[in-house]
Amino acid sequence: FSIETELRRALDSDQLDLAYQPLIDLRSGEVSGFEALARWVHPDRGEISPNEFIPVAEESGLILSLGRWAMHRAAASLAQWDEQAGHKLPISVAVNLSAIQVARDDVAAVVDDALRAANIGGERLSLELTESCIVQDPGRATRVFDALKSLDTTLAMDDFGTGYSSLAYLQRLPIDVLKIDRSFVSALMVDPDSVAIVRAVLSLAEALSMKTTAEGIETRELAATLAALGCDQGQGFFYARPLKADAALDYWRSRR
Ligand code: G
Ligand code: G
Ligand code: MN
Ligand code: NA
Repeated sequence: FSIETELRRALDSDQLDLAYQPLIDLRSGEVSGFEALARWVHPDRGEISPNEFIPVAEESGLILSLGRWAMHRAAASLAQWDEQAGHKLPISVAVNLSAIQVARDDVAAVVDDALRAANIGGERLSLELTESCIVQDPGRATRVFDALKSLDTTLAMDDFGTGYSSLAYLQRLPIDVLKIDRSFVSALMVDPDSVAIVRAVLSLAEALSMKTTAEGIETRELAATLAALGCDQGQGFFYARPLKADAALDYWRSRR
């Protein structure tokens, strides 16, 4: 069977799951949220990377149902963590949105449905968008971003600095967070150019009243350097790999 057929089946038969990678507040060291990352364990082929199946989902249109599933599942996990902890946790959950989803004006309705179904407030949901969402149709992107903001969600630009869009969109669109791409972060200790780029992104964000997240923090040294540079949040294997939902709640507790 083609991977597309298999993916369609996986969506129907519970082979897909979400893993949750902690986002750390670099000042307090506490968990401020978790990024939900799709995982597929195929019964015969074993684990298939999202780098392989997300593009297939995008080409086939399956990303619309996969995206809806991920939104509902992530919101439900947050509600479940609250329930297991016995109170509303001071954390949010971040979900990746494909440009294909943004190209459909109903993505805000999908998000609204998921928030209502799990009974969580939009301020506890962060949406990770890439520059590819903007370049194809900036007018549509403006409408969709505004609709998502009207639900009180946080909007983060994922992989910031690697896309093809102009910086002008940062003024026009209601973006709250710049997520500095892993390629700049991982080169930080060895490459002066990467230091310059990270510093520039941090000051750009500050000037525009946006928050910053550094992805791909793999060492203590990188964590300390980014905190010293004034980056707000960190994510990476130094803190934790993407975790199962239960382990994510345990991790949150362990950092209090
Ligand atoms: O978790 P990992 O590093 O394997 O993810 C690889 C890529 O797949 C990342 O770019 C990530 O943003 C993307 N990805 C993971 N889960 C989802 C998802 O639910 N929706 C979308 N659109 N992309 C995802
Ligand atoms: O594109 P996006 O930022 O959504 O991708 C997230 C991906 O980055 C996930 O697949 C996740 O597993 C991966 N990732 C997260 N932290 C690290 C890290 O410290 N090092 C590396 N190499 N990958 C990471
Ligand atoms: Mn992401
Ligand atoms: Na990224």
